[in-house]
Amino acid sequence: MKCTRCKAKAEVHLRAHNAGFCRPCYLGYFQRHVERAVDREKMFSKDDHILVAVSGGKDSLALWDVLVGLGYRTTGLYLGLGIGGYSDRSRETVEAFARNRELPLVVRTLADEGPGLAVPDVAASTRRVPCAACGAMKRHFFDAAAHEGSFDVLATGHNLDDEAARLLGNVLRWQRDHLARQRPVLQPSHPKFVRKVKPLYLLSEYETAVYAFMRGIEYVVEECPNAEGATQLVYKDALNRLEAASPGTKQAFVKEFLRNAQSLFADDAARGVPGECQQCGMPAYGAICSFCALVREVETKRARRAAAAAEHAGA
Ligand code: Q46
Ligand code: ZN
Repeated sequence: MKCTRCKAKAEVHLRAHNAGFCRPCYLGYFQRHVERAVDREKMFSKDDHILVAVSGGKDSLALWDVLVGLGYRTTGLYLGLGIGGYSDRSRETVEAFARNRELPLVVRTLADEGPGLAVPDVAASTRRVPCAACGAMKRHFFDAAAHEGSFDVLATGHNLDDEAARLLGNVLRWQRDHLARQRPVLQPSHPKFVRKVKPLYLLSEYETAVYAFMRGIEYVVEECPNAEGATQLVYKDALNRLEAASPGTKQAFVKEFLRNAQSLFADDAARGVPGECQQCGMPAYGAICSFCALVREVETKRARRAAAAAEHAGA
């Protein structure tokens, strides 16, 4: 196959777009795609300071790389989740990425934020599935870091496959409030929140993997060990089959939802303006935010267990 743009030998074939690209043209295509999404959805401008949440995986590092290449002002944010060797390796990968490119990076670690706050510990003490505990903590620390650092925008590396899987999950259960918030740009509902954006939302996992490979980005290939049982993967698998039978399905599913249906759910997002958490000061709908409620639960259960252990030792 020949490159659709310059007719040189194509290195990558995108079935969904019925196009092929050589390496330089592919990198240009990817960069333009991101730039157009940023402009079209008014995600941010060159004046904004963007906090890029990076996990060490290909999507978030590709996002950081492409934003730097486009001349945006960025800082990386890595949150250490405390998930064994996986977290150690992802932290090293992110730090090496930032160091080699002399990019600013903020690192925070859950275990350093309080006793028992690493994801596996929270999951065990509160009997939640790890991803539920992880999601709540990530949301809190991303919001808090963006606020504390006076950033204008928080960008994440969610790609088309993530968005299509999330959409499928939301549609299968008709979760109106989730559908209401499924957008590439989420405007802040409180002065302590910043705009949240997903510049890769229409680029597939395959496309970001090719970009990361061509740019020589070293990323963590292994998935988080907790992802294995995640329903998201079942949805991704189903969507991959549909995509193989009919290329372009994922793209149409997400794009047409945003174009034709998303606004129908907008009212479901109107939860009013949040107040402030009495504990941490971040926005909250109740007296304390869901993160502080989770921390309280961890503390109570840890204290209860410690008291039981002491009683057992004394008996
Ligand atoms: S990191 Fe966290 Fe994911 Fe691991 S524990 Fe689940 S949510 S799978 S993106
Ligand atoms: Zn709080």
